[in-house]
Amino acid sequence: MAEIAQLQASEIRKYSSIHPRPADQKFTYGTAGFRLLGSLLDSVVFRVGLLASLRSRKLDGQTIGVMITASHNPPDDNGVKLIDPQGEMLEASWETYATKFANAASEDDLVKEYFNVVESLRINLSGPARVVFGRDTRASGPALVSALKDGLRSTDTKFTDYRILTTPQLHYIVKSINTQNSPVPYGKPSEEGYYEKLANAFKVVTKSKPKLASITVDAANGVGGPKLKELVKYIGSENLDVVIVKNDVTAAEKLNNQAGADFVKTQQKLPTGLHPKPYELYASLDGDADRIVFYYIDETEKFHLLDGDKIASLAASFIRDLLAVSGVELDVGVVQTAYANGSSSTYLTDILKVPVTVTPTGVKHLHHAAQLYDIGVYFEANGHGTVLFSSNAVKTLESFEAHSPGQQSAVSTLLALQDLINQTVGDALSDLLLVVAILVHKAWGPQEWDLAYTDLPNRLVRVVVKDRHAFKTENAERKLVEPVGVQPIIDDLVKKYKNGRSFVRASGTEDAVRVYAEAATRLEADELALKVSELLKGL
Ligand code: 16G
Ligand code: MG
Repeated sequence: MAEIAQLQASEIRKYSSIHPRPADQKFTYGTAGFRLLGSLLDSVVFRVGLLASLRSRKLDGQTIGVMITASHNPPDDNGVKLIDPQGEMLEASWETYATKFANAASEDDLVKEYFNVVESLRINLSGPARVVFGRDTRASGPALVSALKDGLRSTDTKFTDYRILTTPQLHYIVKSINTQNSPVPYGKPSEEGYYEKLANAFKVVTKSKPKLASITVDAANGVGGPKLKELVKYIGSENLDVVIVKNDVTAAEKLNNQAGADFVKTQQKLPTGLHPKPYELYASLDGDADRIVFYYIDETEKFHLLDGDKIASLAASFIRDLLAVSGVELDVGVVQTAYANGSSSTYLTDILKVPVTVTPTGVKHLHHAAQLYDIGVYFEANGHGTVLFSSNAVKTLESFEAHSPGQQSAVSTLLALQDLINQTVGDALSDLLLVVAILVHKAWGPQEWDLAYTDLPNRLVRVVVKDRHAFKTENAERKLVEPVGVQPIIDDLVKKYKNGRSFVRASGTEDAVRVYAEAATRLEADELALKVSELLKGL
């Protein structure tokens, strides 16, 4: 044991000297892992390799995932995050270790941090460690992969490079590997296995339904484009036609530029250069394909956004209806964040009569809250989300004895949905198929989908402040408790606007705070957002 420790300490020192930490740079493992300029990440990714190895050893050699991506951020950025064995986000308590490793000033400090974790968590260094990894299409990806491999080599960790993948594909693969020998394997642990699972489920869910009239997908010139193309091959053009645009992954600078889910959602407009046909369905993915938003234009060319809230409402109503037809009793709930449009929450609770939980921003919070329902639908307004089926839900559906063809078909559809919808994390490709499947079931186009409720006009503003860490919230980010005294002023402002609502929170991914405001009219929403933003500028 001592020998292994000594060997690892010297290997870590040796390799770490090839991946020096940039001076004066402070790193934080935030909601999306580490994320900053790709050129600053070499040492961070090397050190993430060390941590991934420890995480695997701590969990008796279960496979841990490492994804190298900066999602919707500009092409020069990159990032890295860890995936736990069931395809979930890294357990929160380990985020602190990640931050400590990344900031260790010298090789000696790094070795010290490494052995602090080994000792405090009693990790057996002679046990097996296994890591798999993937990356998006960014130019800085391959060099960061080399740094990661050095981290894994220095700790004698077995690894597999899955090369270019969407983030949710890697989550799928991690869960599939770790459930291979369990009574319910999640799927074949490969990219093909992912396509097969989704394609087969899509065919079951849409069986004997007509094909969707048309859908065009803006892939933000990222990894989602080629992967969607591949997925559609497995589904077959007799079942689904998709036109993919913004699908150039060879020109680095085009990634997420004036396109993609984040652009469309935050700017509330079409990707640049896209000229949709009225009432046809369009969608935009983000740079690592874990977010999707839909939209259409009407005959006056007005843009209509169908965001994460609209997807959640569509999915919840579909599932609720299937349960009603089948007669199976399971509770369905929806999890949202404070960014959910007020109209969507009212629609869910008052019309659909589905309970709504509100959590802080960030997938891990929503995911855990969704696990508390038999069937938990969670979506952030920005288009990240999924639907989780608990093991109780699956058992109940599997053992249900139907008394009519209608009941049987509803139960089979629900079970196939569980395969169609990525159970590990929000997945743009899987969500795309889910939405298409629901629309063909209902024989709806985008306009019918949009009719469920009308969004309150809203505005999101990014405000640069002296210290965003001074901004502390409670009540799922809806109340600002620090700096003291600001919330009452916001409350007074909000009261002046019909259907007004506004909140302020520090970004977890950028050095800024975000202001959200909604109100009965566009003008009022804009004005409220502006007033609240102005309030923060002096802080
Ligand atoms: C991260 C989160 C996303 C959240 C976003 C908010 C994960 C995997 N991703 O991208 O869920 O919406 O941060 O960004 O948790 P912000 O804190 O900068 O507003
Ligand atoms: Mg993303």
